[in-house]
Amino acid sequence: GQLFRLEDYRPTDYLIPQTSLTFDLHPERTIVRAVLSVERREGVSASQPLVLDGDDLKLVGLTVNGALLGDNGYRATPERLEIAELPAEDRFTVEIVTEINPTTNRQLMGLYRSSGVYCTQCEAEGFRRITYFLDRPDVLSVYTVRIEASKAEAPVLLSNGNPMEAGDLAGGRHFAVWHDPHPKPSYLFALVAGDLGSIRDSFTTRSGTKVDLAIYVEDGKEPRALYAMDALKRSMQWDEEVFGREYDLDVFNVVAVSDFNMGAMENKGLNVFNDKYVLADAETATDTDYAGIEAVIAHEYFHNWTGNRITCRDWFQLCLKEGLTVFRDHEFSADQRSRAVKRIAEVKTLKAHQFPEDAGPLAHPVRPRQYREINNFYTATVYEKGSEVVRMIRTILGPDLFRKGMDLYFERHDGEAATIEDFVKAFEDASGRDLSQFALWYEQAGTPNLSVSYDYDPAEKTFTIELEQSLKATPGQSRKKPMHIPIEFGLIGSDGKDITPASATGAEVTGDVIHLRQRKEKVRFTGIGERPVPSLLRGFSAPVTLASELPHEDLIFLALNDSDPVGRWQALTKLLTGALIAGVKQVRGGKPPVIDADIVNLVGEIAANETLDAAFRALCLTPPGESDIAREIGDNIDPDAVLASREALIKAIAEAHRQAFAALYDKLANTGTFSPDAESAGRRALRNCLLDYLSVAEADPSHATAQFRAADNMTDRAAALGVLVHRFGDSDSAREALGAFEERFGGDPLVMDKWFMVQATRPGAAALDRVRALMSHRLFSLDNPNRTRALIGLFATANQTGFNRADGAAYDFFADMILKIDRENPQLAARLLTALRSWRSLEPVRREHARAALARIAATEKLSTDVKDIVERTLG
Ligand code: DPP
Ligand code: ZN
Repeated sequence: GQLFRLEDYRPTDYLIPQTSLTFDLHPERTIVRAVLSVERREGVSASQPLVLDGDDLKLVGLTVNGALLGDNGYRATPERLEIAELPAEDRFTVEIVTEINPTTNRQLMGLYRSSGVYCTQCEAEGFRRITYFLDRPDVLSVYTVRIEASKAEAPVLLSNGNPMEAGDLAGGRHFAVWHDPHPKPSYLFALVAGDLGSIRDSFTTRSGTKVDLAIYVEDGKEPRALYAMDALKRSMQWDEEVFGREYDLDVFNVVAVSDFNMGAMENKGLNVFNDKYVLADAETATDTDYAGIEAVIAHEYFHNWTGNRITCRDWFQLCLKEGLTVFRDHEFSADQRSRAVKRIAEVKTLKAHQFPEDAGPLAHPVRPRQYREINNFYTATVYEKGSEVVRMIRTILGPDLFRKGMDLYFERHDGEAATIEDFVKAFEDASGRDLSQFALWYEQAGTPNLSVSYDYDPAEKTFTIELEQSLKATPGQSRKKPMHIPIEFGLIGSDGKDITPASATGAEVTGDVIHLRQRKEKVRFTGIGERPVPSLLRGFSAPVTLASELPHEDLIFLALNDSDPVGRWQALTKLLTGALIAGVKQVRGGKPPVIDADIVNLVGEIAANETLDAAFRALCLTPPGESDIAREIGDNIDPDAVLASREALIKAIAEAHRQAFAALYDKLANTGTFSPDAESAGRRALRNCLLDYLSVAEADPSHATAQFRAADNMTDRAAALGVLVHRFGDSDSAREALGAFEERFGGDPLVMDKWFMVQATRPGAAALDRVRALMSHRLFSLDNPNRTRALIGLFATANQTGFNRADGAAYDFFADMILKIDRENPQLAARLLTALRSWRSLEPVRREHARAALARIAATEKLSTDVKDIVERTLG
């Protein structure tokens, strides 16, 4: 694959201010007529050819200003159309006719059919699979789209913008014309045509425009779209209130499709969604599903301003829209739910997905400087760390200047394709602060480590914090500069209250934020009458790892007393992780893990504290996962020892608190009808945690079976099924529950994904045979990304002991699957393959097996550029 570099950016010679497309839709032979009004940029000679991108295209017609070209006037290949014979005048019209086959398009990029519905996915470079175009985000065009299709096959015809006209045609066909007045890049183009049901609603913007809203789903599933509609209206309202952003078309359409590579896509006025992020009701969706729908609906809607109105100059700037939009959807969810609980969930996601990326061979800056395949850069680093960077800007500037900066950014760049420099400049200009050092967060890959030490001087009444930052080398970046790290902090007195220092000297302190800028800096606080317990990185104010020398008692104190719930959770996590790592060492030394009674008591104390949110307690009661423990250990990982250590801790907690947990479990029993709101979800989360502990303490599946049978909602049913399959997998109870679930939901593949997932994640070496067997289930198909991710993806990422079998058999199986999937859907294959990114941190025997599997993939002929890029970088 070709290497693309940020520094090679150059504007195009030609612009395409207007694009008119006509689709004559047929399942296997769709004709696309594109009429492009082309403009030559000033200073560009007429002898410069117009070079358009294509991918797998068949050209069937071409004229310039209505005239055919001579044989030497153009050159067309499936990947490129070069037109040399161009008029002398600076504006002309190019008409291109291509023929495409939506049915055989299994990459799910460009125009394809999903369960008989025509739909498109154009980000990042899918539009070039529809017609030849300047398929890059800095070429903005006003689109008019005419769709013609069989009325029986596709009664619904949708595209971007506003509907203009529609009518019948001969031969049982009909048409619709859509016009989008907002210039947009080709990656935001969308078309949907099919036989779909819909629900409708409306939203009136604060300036009084009524917007017609519709969500289209498979016929019969309309009631399951109601929650998504509710989330959409709340998103529209919130963006007006919090960011002052209004919607800008007469209609907003959302379509759910069942074959989709991503979560969803923000096409202007026509969002296309993976059905997983639209469909929900109590029967079929868990609380996690509801929260996911709310977040993704909001995310795609928020893109209308951050991504669509202001788009990216080039794909290196992807985080300009993604990091910012993730930040916006995080804030939305925080406002709709519990802010602290939401923040902890974000931190967990960041650590689980982004930290390993930053620590491994696929590490890259939030704004990468080079890529071979842009599809491989829709990563946790661009999205989640990108969001953290925006969050740090707000922490540094404070909410008011942050909003001022956002307003300035919108004002300056509306209608443009912008860069990270433009974004940062808006905040500098709005605040007067210098963010040049801060901007290194966009440039330097890797997770900085903060090591901290403390000194209390009772005579002087001073408390000194010494901070040191370090950042390891990452691929292509050996030397790193010190970063500007905002550290929210508190100094807690013995009464549990924060102490306000008289003064601070050394590193800059503004309010409750320490600004670390040098490699090593001290802050000295005066007027501190007693030795305080410091809480650093409150709210997880920067995406760093923290090595602090706080003693055990201080961590316990923080876990119980920090006024910041995130700080409390961080302290508890640190204690649990330390205990679990010690347990792993003991197991590997052939001894049973020694359990720390203080920690067991602490967990019980938090569980019983009814002044705390149930959702918060559920988070505290869930010990760090196996991959979290592995990440903290860092190298020479033995997943079996990790599991044994974790199970031993769970058993100790379960046995110590058996009575109390049983009483609390009963007390939290459902009353009334199901509601997906955050508080009810929190109670269910806590109760389902307790169910697991109880089942462990009792070594008996009867609580889980009873819950499974009585459940009136999917959260409780799926949680009970999880306990049965993971803890009592060989029992009749587990078999019966799996059978009952299949009987009830066997007609609904999306719901059956949970059934595949729970079995794929059952720990132990025998998982591989089960996964193999499940592949022949009638509902399983490697062609469908959701099915493949549920079974193969979850096995590889969420079953540490099953996937990392000591004999390497699961890696071999996985390599076979990757190669098979790669022939149909390279994007999906490449994404799955990242499951092996941490292979170097395994113990030597597993490491060698993993390396061999990767090497076998790398040695295969005809790999896609997607998989080739991932496998080569992973092997390093
Ligand atoms: N659809 C993806 C997202 O919204 C890519 N833009 O993040
Ligand atoms: Zn996005």
